[in-house]
Amino acid sequence: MSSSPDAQSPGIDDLIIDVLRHRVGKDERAAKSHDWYTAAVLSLRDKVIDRWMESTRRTYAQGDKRVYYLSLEFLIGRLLRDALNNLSLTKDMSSALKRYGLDLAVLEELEPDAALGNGGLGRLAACFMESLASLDIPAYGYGIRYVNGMFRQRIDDGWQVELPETWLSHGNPWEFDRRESAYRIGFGGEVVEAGGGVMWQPAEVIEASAIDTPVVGWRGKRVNTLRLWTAHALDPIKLDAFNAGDHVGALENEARADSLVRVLYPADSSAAGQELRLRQEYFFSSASIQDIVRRHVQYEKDVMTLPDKVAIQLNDTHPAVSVAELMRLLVDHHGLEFDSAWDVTKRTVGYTNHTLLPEALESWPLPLFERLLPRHMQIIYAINSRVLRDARKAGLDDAAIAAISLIDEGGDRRVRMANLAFSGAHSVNGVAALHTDLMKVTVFKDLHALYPERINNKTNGVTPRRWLMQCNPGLTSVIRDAIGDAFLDDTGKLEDLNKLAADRELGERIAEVKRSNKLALAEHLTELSGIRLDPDALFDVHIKRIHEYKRQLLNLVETVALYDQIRSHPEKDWVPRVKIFGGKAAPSYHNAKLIIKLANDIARRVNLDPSVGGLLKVVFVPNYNVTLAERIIPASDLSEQISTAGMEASGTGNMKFALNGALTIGTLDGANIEIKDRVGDENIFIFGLTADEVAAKREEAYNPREIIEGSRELSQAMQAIAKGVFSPDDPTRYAGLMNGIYDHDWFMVAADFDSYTDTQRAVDKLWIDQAAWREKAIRNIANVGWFSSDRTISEYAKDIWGVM
Ligand code: DL6
Repeated sequence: MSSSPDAQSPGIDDLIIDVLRHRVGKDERAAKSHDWYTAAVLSLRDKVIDRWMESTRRTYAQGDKRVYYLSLEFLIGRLLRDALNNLSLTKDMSSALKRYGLDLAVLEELEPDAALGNGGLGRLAACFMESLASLDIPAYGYGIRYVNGMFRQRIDDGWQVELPETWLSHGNPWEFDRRESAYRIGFGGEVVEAGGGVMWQPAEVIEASAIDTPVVGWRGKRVNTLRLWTAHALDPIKLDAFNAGDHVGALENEARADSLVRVLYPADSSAAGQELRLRQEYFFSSASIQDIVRRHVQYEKDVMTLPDKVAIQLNDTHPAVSVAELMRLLVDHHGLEFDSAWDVTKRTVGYTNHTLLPEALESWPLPLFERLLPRHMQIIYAINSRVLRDARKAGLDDAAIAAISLIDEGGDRRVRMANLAFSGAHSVNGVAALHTDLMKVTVFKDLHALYPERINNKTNGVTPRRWLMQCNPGLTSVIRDAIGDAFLDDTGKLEDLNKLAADRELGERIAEVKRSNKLALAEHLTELSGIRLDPDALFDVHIKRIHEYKRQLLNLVETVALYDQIRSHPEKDWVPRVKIFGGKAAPSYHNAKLIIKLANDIARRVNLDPSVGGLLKVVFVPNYNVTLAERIIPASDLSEQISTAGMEASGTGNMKFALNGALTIGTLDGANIEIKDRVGDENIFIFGLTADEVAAKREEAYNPREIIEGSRELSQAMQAIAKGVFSPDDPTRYAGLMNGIYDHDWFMVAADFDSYTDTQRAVDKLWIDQAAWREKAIRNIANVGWFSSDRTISEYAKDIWGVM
């Protein structure tokens, strides 16, 4: 265990004034809120640094194996509250600030939401970093320090507009610029013979340099490093050109380097966009692998011991080129024979798959890959010949061999990154049980037949620090009163709530917390959108990326059907509902953007219609991000997890809602299945087709038109949308969207509609019995402790990395 690094260090209240004066350069009278925010972060960071150094020293002294998590995305969110909570310094900071008339909650709002990721995959990476530190596992996260990150979403007249996110505009007090940790990253050029072997001579070289952010674990047990790469030109200014008057052209090299780290996921519809994305992937993979190998050789002296001291985890295929890069370093720079290098690589690398969607399985046009990375292309061919030799030896047929090949030979030749990652890893894991099972029979069927020991499951998890303690202090305190503090260190202990599930007083206390969270959210949403919300209504929430398989459209069609029903039968006892939507659509995803517009069009009409008497409100929350999720989830009653079965790999929002006492309405998809198994069938609302049934329907002659015409509610709702009831300014706006459901309904909106509406009415029925609702909410909180990312990381640590 660590000795306390805080023993002789000054308290936050002494530090903060010193920092404000000497590092921010302001005195108390002149300081603006932002100066105080910076001083607060820097003071806290000083506390963190002592523990950071102590953690690093301990790892070196003990010669511990390290985990390296390579991810093109880290959806970090804000860090101030997280670090304060994990170091138990929230009270100290709050009272230190109070002395100067400042409110910690107000300063927290000044912190930008670091959005270096798209959604689930990036947020998972952030939860994993926190859990690695909390479990005292020495680890580095490696990624890119995007200047603009995920776009900021503005809603203009209901349409999504993408704006650059400027999260670094006030600097970033958390980070440390490590210009000394820099590596050269090559592109293009040729492979030449050298010293009996070969060597790559790139045509273009860019420098990657490290920017480090400390990641504090729970109770400050360990501080790990998130190392994000930024890019510089070797020759940032061509002085001759500048002096000759070409002031912009002279800076071209730096602009080229900068473009690598400008945005997350550049649009790849153009060839230039594709090339930039591949450059980004290689840039961060190469810098990370060079850094890992350098550190290992410096301390261990022998590159052959890499698998004993290093575990590299590839977060999806985005870092898959790391397999070829590690091979290149081992063979070309460290002189290993190809086969020993291949053995070292496979024993070092693990790969996590996060999607079965064919469009998300990366492959690169072979000519592009070969032009940018000629040596890697040679290495990939050499790996491929070994893999295909194994396949032939195993007696696999030609079709299987074609599917296993690292090169897709059908049509334009492409390099398959998932096959590269699979071949180069000793472990390939899925992120929920169903997803892992499907991997074995779909995308990786043939690779699984060849290497049957490789695929394993690691069901996702979320950090309970951010997703319970920090976002819902009210609930945390009620739980502490009820069952004590043990759950703070082991969420499995939440199970102790089961024996109190029917306790009236506990139910009421939890309901009071929920109501106050709803009130706070309602006020926030009124500020954002002007819509007034009743905190006693059922808050029904669908927040996540907008994608057809996540079926926001199913929810919207049901909303329209409910609207019709309320108007036709005003005499019925309708449960007041607020339908809350939030999420971003990929800028080039036409239907997803149309779905956002539809949500806004429906909201406008429904919210202004006096005939629904406020029984139904619809809100689309703009610019959904981690910070908003932290506000919305604790204020939710119903969690919409309604993806087409077989399409959502896991989901992690589903876990966060249940942990905060929302009931789930969901399909048997991803981790919903495991949530159901843990909370019990009677405490979750499950509906719709199973993954097998979806697959069977797609095989048979499924006729959605027949289903639509057979369901009055569904056909009326779809007709209303298609004919422009919600878009009188452009009556045909949604005709295409609705026709898609009539014609093929790939996402099974029509097939699942009746089952979904029936289940929504069952939700209404339960809501009326508040005591029963509360008991089920407690059962959810009690039984989802297993979905802590501490549990997930322990499984990775034991089964894949060998570090526990
Ligand atoms: O594993 C994290 C997260 C899952 O919870 C989601 O179900 C899944 O959709 C998401 N996958 C991606 C795929 N991106 N790529 N490639 O974000 O991963």
